[in-house]
Formats: sequence, structure tokens, C-alpha cells
Amino acid sequence: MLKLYFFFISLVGGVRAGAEEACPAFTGLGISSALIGTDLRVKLMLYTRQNQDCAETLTSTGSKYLNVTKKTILIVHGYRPTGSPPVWIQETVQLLLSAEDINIIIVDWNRGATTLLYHRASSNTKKVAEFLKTVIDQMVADGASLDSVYMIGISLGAHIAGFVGQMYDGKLGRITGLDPAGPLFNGKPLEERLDPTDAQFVDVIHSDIDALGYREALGHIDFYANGGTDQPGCPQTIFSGNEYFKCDHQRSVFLYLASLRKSCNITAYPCDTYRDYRNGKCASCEAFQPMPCPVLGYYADKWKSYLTLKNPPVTKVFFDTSEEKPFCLYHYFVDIITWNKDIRRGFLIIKLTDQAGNTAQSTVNHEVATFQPYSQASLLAGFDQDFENIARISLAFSTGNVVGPKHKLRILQMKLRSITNPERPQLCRYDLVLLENTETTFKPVPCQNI
Ligand SMILES: [Ca+2]
Ligand SMILES: [Ca+2]
Repeated sequence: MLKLYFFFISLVGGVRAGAEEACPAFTGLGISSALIGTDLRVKLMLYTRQNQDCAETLTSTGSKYLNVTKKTILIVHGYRPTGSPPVWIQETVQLLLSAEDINIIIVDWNRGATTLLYHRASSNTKKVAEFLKTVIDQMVADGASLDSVYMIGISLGAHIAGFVGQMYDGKLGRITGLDPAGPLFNGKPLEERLDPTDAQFVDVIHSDIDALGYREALGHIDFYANGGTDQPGCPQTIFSGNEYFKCDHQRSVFLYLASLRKSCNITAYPCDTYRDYRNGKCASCEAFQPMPCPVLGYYADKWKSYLTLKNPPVTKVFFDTSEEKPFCLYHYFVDIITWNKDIRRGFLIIKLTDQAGNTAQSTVNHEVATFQPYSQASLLAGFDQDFENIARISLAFSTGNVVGPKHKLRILQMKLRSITNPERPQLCRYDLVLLENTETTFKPVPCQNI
């Protein structure tokens, strides 16, 4: 019965699609639709390597391009308050298809997601999930394996993916949640949100846990970008308009896409809290041996066997990023032993210069560092560039006081060690005095074993 029904839709849809649009586009709506709200309608747009630039509207599994023996990725967007199509569609399709020969289905439920009333969009999520279940059922009937079904859900879409996965008792291959929606979902039981039992492997990127995103861990592995709250480069005030509301939330999508460009890897470190991570307490990757620490994004499933066998199967990992793509930061520990008579508290600005004169700067100012006489302070510093040969290091120390006497920081030993590339030689400098707010530049030497 189901097949016949699909066939019927296919005929009608096919004729209509042919007459109206050569290459079907994502439903574009305007603010007027958002004001009156929209009734749910789900449209499926298929892209493969054979039709990269022109989607096929999927109305039955009798499609021209769908090959169910290959992996299929269904991408489900979230709440669309203004009705505009998501900006990431074309880029996502191109990057995924260049990574792997797969089917990509963009699930367009813009009619249903577009409304100024978030709770109305949210109330459609289960209906979208039920529709997608019929689509996947049909693919399975045609020979697809649930193992090779991978859903990527953004915001509300992450919970939609969870609902679909739940209907298959967690047998779908993988679900990735990109900043899963928080409002109306926070604190809900497993059946009412994305959770690790919804697929064989569930990975999540959090980028706006203080506003639109979900705060707690929802997957086998949860990546918290810059702590998960606010993203560098995003406006911090409401005067930036729409960007202010969505920039943090949307960053999860751009971080995921960066993983497909492969220009650098975003490595994340297991830790209980972001504060501990920032204070350098979680730079160890021993737990993943012989693998390195997990890398965010498309290839995160390389860690699947370790992560899913863990008991409980929950891993929270943290990482910092730069402001723009490719977002990678290269991390170093800066170990400092001081010999001031008193305890000194302050911030450190560290600048690295390579032999060609390129510079990268890091400000360790998330928390005041405490320098106690003759004990080592280890500061975590991230740079947006990675230099193989560091020619010069500049340090500036600040207590944050603009008036009063200038303090000195007497350094017995400074050691710079790469966390990103731990095999690199450690660089040192001995016996230095930093005058507050004054940059001191020096040539590092290989560390002596003392
Ligand atoms: Ca669930
Ligand atoms: Ca935020």
C-alpha cells in the first residue's frame, strides 16, 4: 500500500516539478509568512555526485539518482523565524559530496519551521519525524541498510533526528546534532529529545548553550565550542540585529563544515568543565590511546568504538577556536616559574614570531593567573597559526591596574610546549624580568633537562 501511495505522489509530484522548476530550490518564504505562520509541508531534495548542482525532488524511491546501496545523509534544518532558506545548503552539499560518494537529502520543512512563534515550529518536530520514518522505511524496503543512514540535525532538526532514530530503536548508523535546540527541550526525558540511544553513534556540537542551544550532553560525545556559550567573532550586543541572535547558534554548522575542508583538525579534550580545560588541566589524550584526542565533525565517528563502549557512554570534550574559518587554534602550554617575593596575579600576552616574520598572538585572560614564588604556573595559550620554527617570543604581563606602580614579574624559567604537536622540541628562556605592560621579546633556546 505504501509503495503505491508513494508512486502516486511521485507521478503527481514529478509532473508538477517538471512544469514548474527545472532545478527545485529550497522553499523561500518571507516575513509575512512568519507573521501568519505556516502549515507543515515537507519537501525532500536529493543531491548525489551525478546531480551536484541540481537537486532532484524526491517523491518516491524510484528516483533517477538515489542509490540505496550507498550511504544516505539526511540533513534537517531547524527553526526559521524569518522564512529565508538556510545559507549553508550549497556549501554543505558540495563539501559532503567531495568527501564521499553518497546520497544527500536536504529535508526542507521550511513550511512548518517558519513562524515567529517558536513553540509552533517546535510542535511540528514529531510530525516531520513521522514523515521521515516513512521515507526511510521505503528506502529500506528497496534495499537500504539502517547502518548506512546518517542524519545531521540542526537545532530543532537535531531532536527530529532523535525522534526518527528512536522509532528505529537506535539502529540508524549515526546522528549528528548541531547545537540541538534548548528552549522547550532542556531537561526533557530521553524520549522527548535527542539522546545516545537514538542511533549507533550520536555526536553533538554545542555552540550557544546560554540561549538557543541545549546545555547538557546529548550524545556519545558532546563537543563544546569555546565552552559552548558564546563564540569568538559573534556580536555581543543586540545592536547587531539578527546576527546577535543566531551567530553563536549557527557556528556549530560552520565548525562542522570546516571539518570537511580538512585544512586543519579541530581537536577537543575530555574535561569535566570548561574552566578546568582553560586552566590547562585537561590536555591529556591518554584515555583514547592508541588514538589521539577526538577531532570534531564529519570524521568524529573514527572514535565510535571507544566512545560507545564507555560506561556510561557519555564524553564531554572542550576546544577553543579562532573567529573565522578554518577556526583551528594551535595550543601550547606556557610553563612559568617565578621568583618574586610575593604572589603576583595578572594576565599574559604571548606573541610568537617565525623566521619569516609572521606573528601569532594569544592573550591568556580568561582568568587571572597566579604566580607563586618558585612554583610552576601552567597557562594554556591558543594561537591561530602554527609555526614550525619559532624565532622569537614576546611576553607582556599586566595586572589590569592602570594607575599605581608598575609591577615586575621575575621569571626564573619560561617553557613553551606544543600540545597540538607534542613531538616538537620544547622552547625555554631562563632569567627574565617583565615590566608590567611592556613587551619583552627574546630568542628562545632549547630547554635543558633540569
Ligand atoms: Ca531520544
Ligand atoms: Ca550565546
